[in-house]
Amino acid sequence: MRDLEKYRGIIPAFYACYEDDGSVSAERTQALTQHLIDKNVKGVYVCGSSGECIYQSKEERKLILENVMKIAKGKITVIAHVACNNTADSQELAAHAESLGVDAIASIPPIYFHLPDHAIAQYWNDISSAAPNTDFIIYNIPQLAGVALSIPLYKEMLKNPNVIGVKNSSMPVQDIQMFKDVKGDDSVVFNGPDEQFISGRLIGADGGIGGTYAVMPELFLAADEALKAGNIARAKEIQYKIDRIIYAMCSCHGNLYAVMKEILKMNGLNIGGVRKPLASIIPEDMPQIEKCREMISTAIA
Ligand code: NAY
Repeated sequence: MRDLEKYRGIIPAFYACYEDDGSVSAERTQALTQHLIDKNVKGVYVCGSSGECIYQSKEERKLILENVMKIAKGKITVIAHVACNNTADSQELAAHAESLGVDAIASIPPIYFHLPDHAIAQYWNDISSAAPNTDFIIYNIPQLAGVALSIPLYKEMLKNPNVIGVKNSSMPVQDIQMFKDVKGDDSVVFNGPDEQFISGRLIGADGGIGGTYAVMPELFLAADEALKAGNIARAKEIQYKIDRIIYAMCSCHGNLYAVMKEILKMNGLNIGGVRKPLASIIPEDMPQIEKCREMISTAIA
């Protein structure tokens, strides 16, 4: 019997951790992993959008996952996003992830060319075949990937016994219900957009994978607890705070990930900056970043 419980909870999308010279940092990767374990998250989602995977080589992605696993293995759930924009490289990362013993691999569809559903299914099944003993999660993020997961394609993918569900980052919250309806509690559907975390959970998401969780895990954990306790008013109050913080963080010149990394640095956890072409923070951002940091600490208190 498959253990799906290990996916039901708060799973931060892991940030790329760099040295000051911009190279991938093994030490800082381990430190961020430990930091998140100490916050009691359910797991981590490694080398996804927030992990800046599209700006990294296969070797760098392997190094990152190896260092996450050194700290996380056996303690929390690890999902490794392995998609590259060609099948062979994605298979190499999938096999590597399985060799390290991750709980699941995940993949976006191929980007740039808009391929038909049968070609996308082939791509995903080829990746899954390189990690035959590992759960597979589809990553649906149409606004960035340029192609949306359709229900017929999802049903086709569920014929692969390794496919356990979807991380859904499309914006209509009802998409979560649509995916959940296909296989109910024998599947896992993750909420993607952090701004609608409680709405996603209420309509059926089993948990969430999110890019802003790592900078404020306490708030997502508290919102999730409030929902489980049936305290909708409390969950909504926390979601409002989360959304105000996200909007404030997005108002800087620097990319959102650059801003969140700066907040972590101010809090004593230096994981470097972001990789070009993502925009780094500029001195003029600092008052706003300081304000965001205060908003987070006030909301947690
Ligand atoms: C990933 O792969 O890193 C994610 O799961 C991140 C999902 C995020 N969406 C995007 C487009 O990055 O969590 C969201 C997002 O950061 C959040 O909603 C803030 O807008």
